Amino acid sequence: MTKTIVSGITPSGNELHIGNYFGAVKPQIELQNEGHQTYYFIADLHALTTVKDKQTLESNIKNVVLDYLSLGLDPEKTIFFRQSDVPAHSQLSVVLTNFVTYGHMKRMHAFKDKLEKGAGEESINMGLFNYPILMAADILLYKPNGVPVGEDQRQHVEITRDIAENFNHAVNQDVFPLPEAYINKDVGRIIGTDGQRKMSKSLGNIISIFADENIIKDQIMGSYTDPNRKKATDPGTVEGNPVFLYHDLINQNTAEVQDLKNRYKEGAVGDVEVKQKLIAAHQAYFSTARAKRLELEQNIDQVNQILATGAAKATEVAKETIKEVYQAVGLRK
Ligand code: AQP
Repeated sequence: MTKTIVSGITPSGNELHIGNYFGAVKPQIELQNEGHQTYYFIADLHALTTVKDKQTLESNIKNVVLDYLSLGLDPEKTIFFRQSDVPAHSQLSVVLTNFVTYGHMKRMHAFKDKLEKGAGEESINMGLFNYPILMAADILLYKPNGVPVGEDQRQHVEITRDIAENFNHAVNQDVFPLPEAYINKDVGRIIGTDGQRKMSKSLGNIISIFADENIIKDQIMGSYTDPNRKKATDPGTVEGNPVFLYHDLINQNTAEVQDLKNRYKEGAVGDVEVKQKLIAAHQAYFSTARAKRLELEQNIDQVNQILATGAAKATEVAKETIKEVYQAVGLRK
């Protein structure tokens, strides 16, 4: 059965990292290539919660668009657009605000995390607080079956379902089907190079995809491994060791990975060799995408055209949903 799939990426940073890629972008591209109706967008309005500088935002958007296209997003198959080009996202968000309570919103983790990290309520902007409502609008506009995301977004898809149910119940009409979160249990939460927390732009514990090769080398060489291993001859732990998790994702030479794991457990290989092989594997894995990106950078007009076409297609669908919603609540006949 052909499904409708929606997902987005916030251009809150200048680039995608391998956590974004394996947790979200790769599964999204696979769904696209399986022939489902896919809508993927750059969530530029969401980025305003943290990015307040015009040049930074413009550069972030451009980079994330190029990253996405280079990693296999096919505009012939996917409706690819910028959120702010489709005003229906904002329109639906305003309506949905009335179908979720303040109490429920206060339990959302993006907001709670900020509070726990010491931010006072006075410093949290309402864009961040309302983020899950705009995200519910982003999703529900296209009435999808599924939303492929990383584990950190599970709660946002759950609140989207709750809002949809509240809305349907209030208008006594099944306007919104309830979307499912598509989260892969193996790659839904890629660990960062600190070996502790989720890989995140804002935590600086990432492995880049398109950065300068020297930066990527430094990121990999600086990655946490087995802290109990003092010398290369000490037997090491492979399970949960980030460097081996990355090898499993990136290194296409499975025999080499198995050999490294065996030798690591026996204390017969140093961390440096394991990391150097990971650098080589990274170069091989992303070389096509990196070449594609260089080509796209020379064709920015074509990229802008892709986004304009995507926005026009998304608008057609989104407008219909707004019409239905306005009618259901009594704003239009
Ligand atoms: N470490 C991760 N493992 C698996 N999936 C991940 N995603 C993010 N980090 C990981 C998924 O990538 C998609 C796009 O994420 P986003 O940039 O819109 O938001 P994010 O989750 O906030 O990404 P970051 O890097 O953690 O950004 P900051 O530091 O700005 O908060 C989403 O589907 C996400 O689940």
